[in-house]
Amino acid sequence: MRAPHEALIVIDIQNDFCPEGALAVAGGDEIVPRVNALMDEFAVVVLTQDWHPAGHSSFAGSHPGAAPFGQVDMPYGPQTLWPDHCVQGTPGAAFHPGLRTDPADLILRKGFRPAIDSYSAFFENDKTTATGLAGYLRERGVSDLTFVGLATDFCVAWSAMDAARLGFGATVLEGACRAIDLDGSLDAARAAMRAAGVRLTD
Ligand code: VGL
Ligand code: ZN
Repeated sequence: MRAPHEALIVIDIQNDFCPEGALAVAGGDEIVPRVNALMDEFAVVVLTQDWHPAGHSSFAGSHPGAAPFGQVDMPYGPQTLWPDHCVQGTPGAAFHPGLRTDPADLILRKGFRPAIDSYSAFFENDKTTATGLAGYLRERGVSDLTFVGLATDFCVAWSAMDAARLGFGATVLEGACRAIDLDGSLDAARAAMRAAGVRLTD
């Protein structure tokens, strides 16, 4: 058992990020057994859920003529356009059926504002709109976070870098993550995480 100030943060292990999902991450389902086992090691377990309204601004389908994996300029900066995914209440937004959810103390939903995406579990993509997770963890006396889940190079990386920026100890267990790897995004994310002080382990 880990110390009480350590939390496991399980990022977006949802059907749409697993094989046959709308935004499938290669091998996304392979991490489920390891993540399930890890839950027993941590006194504090948080699950996050990507939770978009239909027609969300990060969906390629919401931008006439745009293709998935292209980019648009949003008021808060460049935004990658994704295939429509994790629409609130749909089977794609549900957790992978094999993922344990009973050990979770908190299930945090993000990405629910129509006009802004939220890769990170801490801040939306404008990097200022808070989700409330930092306050929750601090009030519980948590100082060190281990991140697992999907996808390494987007929601896991952005969450871990925000955690480090906020002063939490941040570790990414890469063996319990899988990446989208869009145009070298995995290498870029690994370098950015290291530069931000995130510990990468397997
Ligand atoms: C994610 C792209 C869009 C993720 C979520 O969970 O990494 N990536 N929405
Ligand atoms: Zn999303």
